[in-house]
Amino acid sequence: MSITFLGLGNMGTAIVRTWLKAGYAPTVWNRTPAKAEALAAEGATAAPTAAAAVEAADLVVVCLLDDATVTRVLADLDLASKGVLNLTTSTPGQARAHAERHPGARFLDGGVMATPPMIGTPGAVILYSGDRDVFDRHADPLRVLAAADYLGDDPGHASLYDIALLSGMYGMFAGVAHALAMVRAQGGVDLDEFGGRLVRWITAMTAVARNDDPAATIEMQAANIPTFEGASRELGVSSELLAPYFELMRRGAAQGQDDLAGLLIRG
Ligand code: FVH
Repeated sequence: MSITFLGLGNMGTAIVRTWLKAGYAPTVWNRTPAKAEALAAEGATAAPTAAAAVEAADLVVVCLLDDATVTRVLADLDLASKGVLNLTTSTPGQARAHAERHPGARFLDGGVMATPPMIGTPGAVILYSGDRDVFDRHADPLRVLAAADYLGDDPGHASLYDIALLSGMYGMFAGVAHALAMVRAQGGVDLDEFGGRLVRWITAMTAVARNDDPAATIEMQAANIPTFEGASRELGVSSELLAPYFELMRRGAAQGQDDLAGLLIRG
């Protein structure tokens, strides 16, 4: 099974290096050739163009900056009968559109739940959906990179999970940024000690992701929003990151509705 990899940014380079260490020898292409040449020195085959790189490939893996770049790069390629795995972050609709644009190819979409240094380590997970046969045929090299979870034949499903999981992460990052701003604005706080407490507190609260009852009504939480806004004002910290969530909680309380996720669904 010959593998071609298009896009040797931080993620692509980490993946190709992991394959090289495991004994695979992919063909690689990158817009800036120096990155491909560096990997050629480690055992990969550098191709001069993307078209040349895909010629002999059974599996073409794409990991580029964004979906528009993937669309442009793939447009010039003959992908007939090839397996194509797109690891670039995309919307579910964009993932499905690639499969529709190249009906002769067999598309698998991947959502990478890992940073580049995590590739090839036990914490890494890659979610896949789309062509089952492509997933099964290449299961060995895919499992070298990360735990490989196949989510079904809809090419948009891995992307749905990817974006939803990352959305949860960004919400958490927003809360962390606000918390750290408060203690930094106060001054005199041991930030390492506080950081440890914040990790333990957030970890204890993650049961909410499973819909476990937090035993805290939306009315009680909404009633206490002015305390959070007041504390932020006292400290000279902007509440801009929390404001949209506070607004949603107020709306939920006004409507007697605890299901805040339900309030976000339009139509
Ligand atoms: N890095 C991460 O932590 C995340 C983890 C989860 C998945 N993402 C997604 O992976 C995609 C690539 O991310 P990346 O970190 O590898 O990104 P860069 O290091 O910035 O590399 C970008 C590559 O795209 C090439 N490129 C950019 N513009 C063009 C273009 N117009 N034509 C052809 N190639 C292009 C770029 O080439 P060069 O700048 O080296 O010439 C790199 O190969 C991304 O969707 C993440 O969301 C990573």
